[in-house]
Amino acid sequence: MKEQQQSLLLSSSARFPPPQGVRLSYGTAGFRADAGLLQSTVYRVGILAALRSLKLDCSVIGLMITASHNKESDNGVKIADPSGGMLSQHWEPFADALANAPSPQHLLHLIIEFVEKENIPLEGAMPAQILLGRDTRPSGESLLEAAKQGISSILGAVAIDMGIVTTPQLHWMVRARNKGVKASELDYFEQLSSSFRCLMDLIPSGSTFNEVDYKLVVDGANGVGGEKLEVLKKRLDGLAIEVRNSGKDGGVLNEGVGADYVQKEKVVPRGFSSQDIGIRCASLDGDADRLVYFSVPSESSSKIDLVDGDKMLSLFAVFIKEQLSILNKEGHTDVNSDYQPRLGVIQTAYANGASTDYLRRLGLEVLFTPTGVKYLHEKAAEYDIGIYFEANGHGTIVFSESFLCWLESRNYELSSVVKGSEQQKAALRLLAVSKLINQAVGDALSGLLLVEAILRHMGWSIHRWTELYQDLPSRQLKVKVVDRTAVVTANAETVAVRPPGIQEAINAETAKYPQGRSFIRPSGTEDVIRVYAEASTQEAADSLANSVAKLVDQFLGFSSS
Ligand code: G16
Repeated sequence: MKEQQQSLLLSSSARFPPPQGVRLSYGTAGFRADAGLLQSTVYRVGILAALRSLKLDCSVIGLMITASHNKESDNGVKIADPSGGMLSQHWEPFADALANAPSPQHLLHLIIEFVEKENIPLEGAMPAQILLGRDTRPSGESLLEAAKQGISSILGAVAIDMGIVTTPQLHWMVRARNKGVKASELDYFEQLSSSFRCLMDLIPSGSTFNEVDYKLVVDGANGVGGEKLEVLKKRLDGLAIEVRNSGKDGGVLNEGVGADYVQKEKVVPRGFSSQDIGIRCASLDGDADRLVYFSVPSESSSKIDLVDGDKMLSLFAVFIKEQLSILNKEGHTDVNSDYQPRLGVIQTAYANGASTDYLRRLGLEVLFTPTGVKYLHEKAAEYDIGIYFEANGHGTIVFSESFLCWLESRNYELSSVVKGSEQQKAALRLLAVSKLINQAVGDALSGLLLVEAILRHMGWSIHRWTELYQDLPSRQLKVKVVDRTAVVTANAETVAVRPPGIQEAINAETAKYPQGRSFIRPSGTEDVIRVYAEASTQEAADSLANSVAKLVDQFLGFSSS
């Protein structure tokens, strides 16, 4: 490494000393902590982003400053790879080492070593390029500045600031830029609204929708998603969207609002009441990468009927399966094809058992991975059409390039035989879905438009959708422990292999409940152990979750040490 580069790194990193006594780790979704601890981490992730770009032939890399569903005083930072997906897991140990290097000299040493090991061309002809974005957290502005300083400590690297955007918008822009496609925020809105329009134009003439079902009320979590939805909705005809908790009325980000709150607590978010009974409602999370739907069933309680990520996955799977079977029907036209696209669905241990049964009854291949879209996305990409969703509402659909090429040519062939046939419409619908859905990462805004279009297509109310299957009652809890890394899991997080004895104790509790299932895992975004339980009744699920939480406390809690 040239001397000029070395002294630049030493002098600039000296302005960002790491916090004392804190060890950070690149978790489920990047680094997350109290915002006051993150200046040095974000600065160092700026360096990492520039190196990643140089390593990958100066492709555009994304750097997003967000802590998504966490409380407002937290913040975080994560990297998007050139595909728009999460940072390659292969680089995560380097990210950890960088964040925790105690001094500028240690940092420089690590970088020199890594650059050599990975063969990163520091003095190439092209500059590293990094797209930056942040959510609405007040700490975002100064952290973004730290990221810029990190980027500019690699000679020649260029930072392009996209301002306040949703996390999925930034991932979408990274993916689009690397494909050589226009990638501004306007382009994003244009692609979503035009593909949505296309799906609406292809709705079968017999589909009917009741008056009340036209309205959709969206909880924006007092974050960036509500703000962007207000812009997007102006471009959409035929959708009556009302946005609440858009952050304009002084509400606090994620406090009593948002997809994480709604999904975990199963109660109405702030700003919603019994006046919304019967109306289709949706909730975004703090950076709009998660989406859940709900309805308010009665005046007498604050409980909601939740439509979670599992049900969104099921809705998408039913629709896609239907289009594939129309497309492959013989006899409609002279055009037939032997190509059988592989459709797979991916879930995590949090998926409600009833959803997995339902999907298998549909004849679908269901696979499981650990929590975190980085794992689900990777599995889904092994299929021609991979649909993945976490129960918390984080998910999307990915299409293989070969399937999309086949679809394009099939559409062309079909249009030359009988234009406007049912088969051609099915091909056009699938093509529109591939453009509407954000194939880089889970995206609440694009997911919402796809749900809305499919409900119209089917002529389904939210109640009809809810009735696809009956969820098994479940409960989620979190437990503070001395050291969450003491829990180590296996088999897609369904088994705790450490600390010794805890899984046997969980099994013994679970066996007491009909249809009981429970697991624990360390959170990757908060300093807690998460507990999940499901059983045949709500009382049983609550009781099982409480018993398992007590076990966690006995084995790992503050009184155990
Ligand atoms: C992030 C990830 C999600 C994951 C969630 C779980 O969500 O992007 O894929 O499901 O964390 O977090 P934990 O490990 O704490 O249970 P988000 O919306 O906070 O970015």
